[in-house]
This record gives sequence, structure tokens and C-alpha cells, in this order.
Amino acid sequence: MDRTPSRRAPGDSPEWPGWPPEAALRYRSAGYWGDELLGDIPRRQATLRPGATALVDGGRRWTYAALEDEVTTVARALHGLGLRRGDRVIVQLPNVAEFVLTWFALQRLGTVPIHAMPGHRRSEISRLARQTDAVAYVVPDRHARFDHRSLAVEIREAENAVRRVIVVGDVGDHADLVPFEDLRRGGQADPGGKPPAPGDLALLLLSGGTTGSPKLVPRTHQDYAYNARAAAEICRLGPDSVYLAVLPIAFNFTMSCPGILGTLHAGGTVVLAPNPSPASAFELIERERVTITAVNPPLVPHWLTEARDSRPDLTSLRVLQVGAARLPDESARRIGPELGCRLQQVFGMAEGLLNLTRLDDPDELICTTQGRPVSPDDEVLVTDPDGRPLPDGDVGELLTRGPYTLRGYYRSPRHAHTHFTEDGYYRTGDLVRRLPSGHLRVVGRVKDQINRGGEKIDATEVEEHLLAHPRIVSAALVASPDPELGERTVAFLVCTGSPPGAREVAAFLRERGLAAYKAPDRVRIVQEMPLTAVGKIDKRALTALA
Ligand code: OOB
Repeated sequence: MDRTPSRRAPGDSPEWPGWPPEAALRYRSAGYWGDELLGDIPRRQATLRPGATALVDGGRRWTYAALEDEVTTVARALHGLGLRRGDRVIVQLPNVAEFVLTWFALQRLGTVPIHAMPGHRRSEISRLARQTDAVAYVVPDRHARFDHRSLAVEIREAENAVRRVIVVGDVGDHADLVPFEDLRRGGQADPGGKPPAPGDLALLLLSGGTTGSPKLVPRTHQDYAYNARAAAEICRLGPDSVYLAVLPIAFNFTMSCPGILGTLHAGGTVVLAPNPSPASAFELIERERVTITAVNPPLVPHWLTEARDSRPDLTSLRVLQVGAARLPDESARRIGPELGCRLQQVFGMAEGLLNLTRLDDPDELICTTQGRPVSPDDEVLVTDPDGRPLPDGDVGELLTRGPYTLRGYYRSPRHAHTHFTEDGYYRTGDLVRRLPSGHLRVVGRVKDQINRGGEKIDATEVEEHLLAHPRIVSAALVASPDPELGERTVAFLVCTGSPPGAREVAAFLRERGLAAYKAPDRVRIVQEMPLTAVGKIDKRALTALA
């Protein structure tokens, strides 16, 4: 056991740095941080409005009382499987009710869900398992024509810590996997034990990736609950609100901005969309009288077209949130008139800081900015390349700290100095312009990341995989502008022998277990890479070429 005396703040853990004591005190006394644990949300609502609808997934519906019952049952069963407070569990599920049940059950035990994305494959999942020593892995049987059970078995065999695999659906030939249905049957005793504390680690989000290797964002009960509550207040959510989850449920945007947690916190109803197509979303909006939903910019033109062509009844819809990538101003201006609802732009990040346009902002601000911070105590700096603060109106890198923005990544002390300033500001890697009203316009970025319609691709991660190809000598992944996705990826390659085409590259990366969305959209072969004065690959020159 490590007995070295430490000078850490309360709530601090050797695995991730917490907030300094004076900041923590301020956030508590201002009321941002409270005592409610994330797992308490269904319990509180089950007392206040037991018969109200909490969750809808296709034909399945849960009242708050039923949700509370099931969460309790599943938590006991997970405890029976050996899951304990502080353990980490990889959760990789599509938009199904079982995600919500599992997630709250884990919160009850103080067990920490790691939010994997449905598209992640062996490379991403094994990395997560290693980074966290996860003890269990929750998967669907099949999703998007992929058999998650086989991947789960492979992961369990390769990663010693992963002892349990839980399958939503059919376990198939794998009799040693645990069917989720078994967890819903009950009969287990109350595990008792000490509940988690509000400052404890509650979940791990995947960083969209600033430069370098994939990183995990530690979020605590108190900061994540505040994130959801603050967003819910700004969106004026209440018991009559109906939130449609269109984007992946594990995404921070869908989960808590205000998303699922904000809606349940307010006593509203969460409806899960099986896919992001406008046809299925519109059907659910009509049927469930949805009041608020969230999409990314590439979906917007499809929604507008489908609304024009099929004339759905969208009268219940009050707010359409759009975020995760830059929404072009022209698309923004069409939303209000054509869908008959308020647009809210959302500029957020797994690391914390959340910016929203306000429902009563002037149209011009709503259509041309990505919002302003949700908390009065979000501190924002716009700095020049030397870190000096710039006046409003100048473009610079966005730095931030505040009551729900991390002070360091999980198990990642070596990133402390690259991604954070001495005084605790997180360097977002985003280039912004700030208006006197506090609203931000996102104009670019300095991080080596590509934003493919909201899906973040860490260039370094893909380049490392490309370099494993026997005929690739040098590789650089850059963005090229795209009318549909905003950006697509182009891989510049220097090769020996016959160069691989885009298809061979995609197959090679798939074989290496990389998620399909990270495969380069285009491959360009060059004789040599352009270099900067200090001898690094000149990505600016390549971006200009792309
Ligand atoms: C959201 O979170 P992440 O962690 O996947 O990605 C964060 C990055 C930001 O640093 C920024 O580069 C980009 O995504 N981004 C936007 C944007 N929203 C996010 N860039 C331009 N305009 C926007 N509106 O993407 C996320 C998390 C919570 C809520 C919404 C989005």
C-alpha cells in the first residue's frame, strides 16, 4: 500500500487531480455542488411522481416507480456478480433502456461506468480496459451488423482484469456470458455498504482527443449533477418536458447537456430514438409529444428536407439543440422558420465547459454564436500562442476552469503540463472569438484533431496505426473541408513498393481493431512529406493541399 504522505485536497485521488480546496469550497458554498448523488435521481422522482413516465424505449415504458425498482434490482444483481464501489466497468450500448438501467445501477454501487461508443472496436476497447483495469464489460448482442459478443470474449481473454461480460439480448453460444435479463429477475439481498461521496469519481468519459493518445475524463457526482442541472434550468425543463435522445446515449451531449440526466432531474420523460434518421425521430416526436431534442450539424439538412417533404406534426417541439461541431450560420437561420422551434447552439466538451445560447437570446446571437458558459463561475480566457489573454473580439485559444471542468485526466499525470496551465486552466485547443456578451464563436482549432461531423478523430492515433502497415513509411492525417460533414479525413502517405489505396487502408485498420469511422476518407500518396523549420511534418501545408 502506498503510504507516502500526500498534500492532496480532500476528494483528490492519486488517479486524478481534484479541484484545489479553495475552489471546492467556493463551488459548494455557491450551491453548485450539492450532496445529491447521481444514483439518487430516480429515487427522488419515484417519491415525488411515482406514476409519471420516466423512460420510453420503443413499446417499453417505465414510470419513475418502475425505473427506481429496476435500478435497485439491477444494482443488487451487479453486486452479486462482484462489482464494488470504485470498480470500473466499460459500458458500450446503443440507445436502449438497458443503458439507463445499468448506468443508474452502477451509480448506486459507486461503480464507475466508462462511456464507450457503439462504433468502438478492439483497439479502442482494449486500450480502455488497460487504462482503467475495468472489471466488467457491458455489450449488446449485435448492433449495426457487428457481433459484440465475440469482441467481448476476445477482450476478456486478452485483458486479465475484465472478469465479467454482460450481454443485452441473446448470449448465443457463449454460455459463460451474463444475460442482462438475469439481472432484472431480482432475489438478491440489499448489498448495504457505504454509498459513494459526492466528490467521488462517478463516470469516465472519452476525451474527444486533444493532441496525443486517447484520454479519459474523470467526472464526479457533484460536478456532473451540476452540469445537468444548470443545462436543464437554462432549457427550462420541468415535469412536462419530453427529451428525445437521438445522438448516441453515451455521448456527454446526450447524457447531461441537459439530455437524459437533466430531464430525469427535472421529472420529465426520456424517449430513446433507435437511430438518428429524421423519419424515426419525427414519428417519435409526434407520438410522444417531444419538447426538446439534440442533433449534430450534419443531421440538420436531412431534418429540414424530411420536414418539408413529409410534413410531420412538430408542434410539440420547443427546442432543437445543435452542437458537437460548427453549425454553419445559413443552416442555423433555417431551423426556426422551417421547424417551428427555437434553435439552441451547444458548444461542449467531455472535459467540462458547456456553452449554450439562451432561449431568449436575440436571433442573431442564436444563429451566429455557439453560446456562452452555463455557470457564472465558468472562467474563460482567450489567449495568444504565448498564453497571454486577448481582448474581446480577437481570435485565440480558449482556456477554461470552473465547477464542472476537470483539472487533469484520469491516470495521466504526464499530460498535466501540456493540457493545463499552472493555475488550473484547461487548454481546449479550440480557437474562438468572444463577444462582449460573453458568447463565443468557434472559428478553428490548434489541436491535432479532426471533427468529422461531430465525431472526433485523434490524428496521432490513426497515424500510429497507419505506420504499422508494412509499406507505409510516413503518415499524416489532416482534415479537408466537406459540405456534408464539415470535415473529412485525408491521409497523406509516403510508401515503399506499391502504395495501398483507401480500401486497403480501411481494411488494414479494421483488421487492427480500429473503429470504422476513423478510416481515412481519402488517401493521397506523396513522394515526401513537407517539413517545418524544426523538421516536423508540416500539417498546414498538407491541409492546404487537401
Ligand atoms: C462535444 O464533446 P467532445 O468531447 O466530443 O468534443 C469537444 C470538442 C470541442 O473542444 C470542439 O472542438 C468541438 O468538439 N465542438 C464544437 C462544438 N461543440 C463541440 N465545435 C464547434 N461548434 C460547436 N458547437 O462535442 C460536446 C459535448 C457536450 C455537448 C455538446 C458537444
